Amino acid sequence: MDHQSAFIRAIKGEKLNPKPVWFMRQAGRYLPEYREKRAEAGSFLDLCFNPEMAAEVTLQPIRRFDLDAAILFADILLLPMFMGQELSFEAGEGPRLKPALQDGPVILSHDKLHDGLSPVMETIRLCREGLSEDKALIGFAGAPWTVATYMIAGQGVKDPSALRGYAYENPEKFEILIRELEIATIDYLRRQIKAGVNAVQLFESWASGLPVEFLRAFCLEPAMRIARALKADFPDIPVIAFPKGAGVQLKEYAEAGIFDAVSLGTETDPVWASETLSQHVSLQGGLDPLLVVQGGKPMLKAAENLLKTFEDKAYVFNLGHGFVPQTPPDNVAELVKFIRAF
Ligand code: 1CP
Repeated sequence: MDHQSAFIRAIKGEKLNPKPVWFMRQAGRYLPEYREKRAEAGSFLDLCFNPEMAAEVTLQPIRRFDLDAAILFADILLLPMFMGQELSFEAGEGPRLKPALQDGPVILSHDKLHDGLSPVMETIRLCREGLSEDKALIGFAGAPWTVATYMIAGQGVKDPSALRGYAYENPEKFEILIRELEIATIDYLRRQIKAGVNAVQLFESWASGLPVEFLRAFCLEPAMRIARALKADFPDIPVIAFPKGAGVQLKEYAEAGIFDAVSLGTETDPVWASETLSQHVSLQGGLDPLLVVQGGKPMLKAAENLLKTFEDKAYVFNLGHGFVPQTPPDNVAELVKFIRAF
């Protein structure tokens, strides 16, 4: 199906007004209806692997707000969970992957990936059934480096860029790890597309603080190979890169000639992005999620600034990172209304 929602049209380069809109972490703890479903499921992972419930949680923000796209409810860490590490989310502590690669050898395998991730494909089918034609469904995966940081440390860490030290100490092991993640990610995203997603986003959440050569070799090039492999089979499915914190290296992502869009982090200067990137790719994102906690004038002023900067560009409104749990849903409603009316 050649999906022609406003979101897909803008991601493919159309300069639409009003701008299409969706939000990272639009499904999640800031919504009371999400907290209810999560309690019913028992745990975050039980929610991810229950297709009916995961589809319900995916659609919750679409029912509440006037958004152009839903993002599949799943997590970037489901992949390592089926490659040889045990994944858990302890209350208030974030993810744990055991054993951590930095603590000793782990045998990485692809054998369990297919069956393990099958519930996600069922979630996608249910979501697509529940969405009207004008709403896109976005699939996603973590980019190899970002997923590798969790696999190496066995948890989220304050400064993931410091884990490049592991790569320097274990160059062969590290290259195999990135390569294995790349192969698994291509397979996972291919399956998501076959199951019904209309676009895919690669989350490179920890692109900041890396030397340029490292970023090229282990962030940009794997992302390009993933996008190229997907485009070979599904040329019409857009690929969005989100290398958060990549700084001026965003230009290399934009000029790579394989991504349809680049998503901007909170720290990116929109004027620079508009002048430097927009002739190569569509752009997305940039609003500070903490301004949506605040709401009111500061939030609307920043939103207006983005909408004015990208008025004549192919742009999809979004945040510079995900919503935080303390975001008042009423502020989200006000923001969407403002974007629609602009
Ligand atoms: O209910 C809960 O307490 C769990 C919170 C939660 C949620 C709602 C986690 C745990 N993951 C998710 C869903 C999720 N994760 C989605 C789909 C929902 C949506 O966006 O609406 C997506 C796209 C992700 C992607 C994800 N997971 C990223 C990349 C984006 C980003 O935020 O940078 C990362 C880094 C993760 C890892 C992760 N998952 C969850 C936690 C607490 C973490 C660690 C985050 C960290 O280290 O700071």
